[in-house]
Amino acid sequence: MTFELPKLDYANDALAPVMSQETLDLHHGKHHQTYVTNLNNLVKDTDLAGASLEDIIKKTANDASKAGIFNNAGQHWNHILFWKCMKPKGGGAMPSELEKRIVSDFGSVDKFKEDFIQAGVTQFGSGWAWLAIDNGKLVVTKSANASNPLVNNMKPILGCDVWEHSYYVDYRNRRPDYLKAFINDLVNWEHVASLLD
Ligand code: MN3
Repeated sequence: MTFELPKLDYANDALAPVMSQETLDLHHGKHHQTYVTNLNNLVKDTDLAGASLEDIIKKTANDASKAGIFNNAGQHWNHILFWKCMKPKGGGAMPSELEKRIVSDFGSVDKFKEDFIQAGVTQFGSGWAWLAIDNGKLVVTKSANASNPLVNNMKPILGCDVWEHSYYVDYRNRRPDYLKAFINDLVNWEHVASLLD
């Protein structure tokens, strides 16, 4: 299987000013494209050629000799979810089914948002903050570099990229401000709800 850069569901300038066109041009057009190109080159003519993206991630997660494949496959998967989890004029009220699950597992929507922002702020160096389903329960977690909750048998339903390339153009070093803007003004809650089991 040849992997391809997915088209965005919105124009590159449509998330501004929360996330600028410059950030999306670089992040989607350059960074994500590079992961896709590298992944295709790395799996070509190997026993992983033709495997699904999820299978590649799970099969290479604990194999240091396949770190290059894991990193590019993980980043491809993570960014596909990331782009889908945002929309112009996002944030706001979430579908009631999702809100009920969040209140049940975190106590309140505000507590969930606080935990999610905290996960992103405290991820040392590059990585991701996640909302994932772990054995039927919603949990907030974080991961370094290209990893994600799939490798721990969880199902991620919301991911926020906290690599510097995701926020440095718009927020400089202010990662907490980026995370607050993401959760309050960018998230496509309908898409997150659609991933509930
Ligand atoms: Mn990124």
